[in-house]
Amino acid sequence: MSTLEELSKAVIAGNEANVKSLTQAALHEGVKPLSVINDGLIAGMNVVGKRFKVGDMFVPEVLMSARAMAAGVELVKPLLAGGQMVNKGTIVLGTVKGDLHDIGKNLVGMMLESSGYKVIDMGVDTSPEEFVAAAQKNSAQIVGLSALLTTTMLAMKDTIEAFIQEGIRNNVKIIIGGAPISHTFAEEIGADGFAPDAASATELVGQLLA
Ligand code: B1M
Repeated sequence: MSTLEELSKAVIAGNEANVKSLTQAALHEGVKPLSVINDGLIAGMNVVGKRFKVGDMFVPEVLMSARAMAAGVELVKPLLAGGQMVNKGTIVLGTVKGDLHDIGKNLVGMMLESSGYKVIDMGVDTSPEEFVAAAQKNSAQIVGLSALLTTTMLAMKDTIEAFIQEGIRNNVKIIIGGAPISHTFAEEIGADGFAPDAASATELVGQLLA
């Protein structure tokens, strides 16, 4: 079994200590940092998602997998950071109201930071008003919304509405993402863009700011 396969298994098992040592082992073997994330850590979490769905895993186990994955991501993070001092733009990023999932959002933030953007991380369960206030306070060019639940996708629409109500919708580009989100949904709610993963989100921000 390859180190990346073992890493995926350690994420599924929620074994934080093994995730850390296998992440380090993979990096030591010369596996690219992004591949450690995508083919090791996220690959494991995808299996967790499938098992959770069919009732083979429960919330406490999923949380252990999530913590283990986050520990692995932390080790990879410094290797992704480009260390650029120039601020290419400011992005207010958060998980929308009612939603507590933050692993994907954190990955998006990490990739953006490593590409030279300033990221204001709003955390999880962020209300439309909090997004508006943060965008104004930080003169953000981009607002990034993440949602993992079909029920909280609707909070993305509410957030866009809040920018319209405040009269500042044209001052920012709003991008959205998360497992249940699609291009069609982005168009439906009037977002400026959708990205299916963290690397695409960084590309999208680059295009929108060009
Ligand atoms: Co939750 N959960 N969860 N969960 N959970 C899902 C989302 C679910 C699909 C599982 C399932 O049934 N298969 C399901 C949603 C079903 C639905 O809505 N249709 C679900 C459910 C039901 C729930 C609860 C309701 C369970 C319960 O309590 N009964 C509950 C809700 C809590 C709440 O939010 N109010 C809940 C709780 C949890 C935990 C707390 C246990 C934990 C979250 C821990 C944490 O985030 N700190 C958890 C987890 C871990 C998951 C799964 C298993 C994994 C999510 C994840 O981290 N994936 C998930 C199943 C799944 O998605 N396969 C599931 C890895 C991550 C890297 O991917 O987040 O998709 P993702 O991010 C990607 C892209 O989507 C994209 O880039 C990222 C990197 O490539 N992306 C963006 C994300 N945001 C973006 C923003 C962008 C652009 C791209 O621009 C701004």
